Amino acid sequence: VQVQTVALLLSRVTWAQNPRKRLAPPKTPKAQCCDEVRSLKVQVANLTSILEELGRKQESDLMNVVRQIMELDQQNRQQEARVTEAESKYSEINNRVEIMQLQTLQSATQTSSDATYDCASLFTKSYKISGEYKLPKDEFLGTPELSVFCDMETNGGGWTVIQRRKIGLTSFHRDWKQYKSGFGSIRGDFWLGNDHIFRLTRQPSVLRIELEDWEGETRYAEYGFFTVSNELNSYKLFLANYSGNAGDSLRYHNNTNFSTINKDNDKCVDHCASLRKGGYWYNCCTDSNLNGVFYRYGEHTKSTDGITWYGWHGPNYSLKRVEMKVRPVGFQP
Ligand SMILES: [Ca+2]
Repeated sequence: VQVQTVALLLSRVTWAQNPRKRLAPPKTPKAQCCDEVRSLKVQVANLTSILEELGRKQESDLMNVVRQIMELDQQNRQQEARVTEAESKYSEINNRVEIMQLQTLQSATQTSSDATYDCASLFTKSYKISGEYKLPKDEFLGTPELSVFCDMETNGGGWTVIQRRKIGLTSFHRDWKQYKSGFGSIRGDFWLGNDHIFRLTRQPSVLRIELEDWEGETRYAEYGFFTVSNELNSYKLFLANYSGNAGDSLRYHNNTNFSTINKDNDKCVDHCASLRKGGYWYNCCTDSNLNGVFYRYGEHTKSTDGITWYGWHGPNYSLKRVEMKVRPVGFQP
């Protein structure tokens, strides 16, 4: 701006001189002309120095403003970080309190009656061969006879299988009611049913997830604490104490409600059950999707709605085989 202004002023000086030179030869003495020029030059110099001073002042004002903005921005960021930290601490404490409340509730409601309603109790009654069993009708719990598949071998046995994917002909893109009561074939692919999983996990339970990829490699994830709320509480998932070699990809789903194609209970603007084509404890949306679409070898890396476990193969690899199973925390083989 300064340079332009000076140039403009100088050009005016030149322009003012030119007509005199060209059109009418100067009648005034040379000295007068030079005086005018000199006085103009002095004016230009004065203006230039004023402009320079203004420029400097503006620059330092600007610097001050920028510095203040930067300081505010930093303070803002520090405050945001503090809020985030406080929020995460609060959520962690809240989670622990909920787990403790559940554990208290569980030990209070435990009776000899529900102690027989799983594969672990069959195991202690000397049924030690893996396979399909019928759990008797339970008057106390008001539960019907239930077919279950018991894994009596893995890591000491006593596991009630609650989910399996291995054949791929059964769709898992089902509605709330079907996930509530269960579907599929107990020897093939199935979901045991949210009501049954809720009943099984009223006693402190361990969840074990076994995974197999298309190269035949296997991994597992175990949660030392696992429970599912009742239907009124949307079968909300609580879990803790991960161990294993598959990665902790159910942790992201902790503290979330169950969602299906016709019930969006997730923590997302999106409808995760629709996007991921399953029923699951969707957050926003997944770090695992064990009830997703079964894709065969060759097709298994082309979609994000497959049977995924991000901690092992990421979001674009649909696994070949999955089993989810539970047994009581204090189980002794
Ligand atoms: Ca949603």
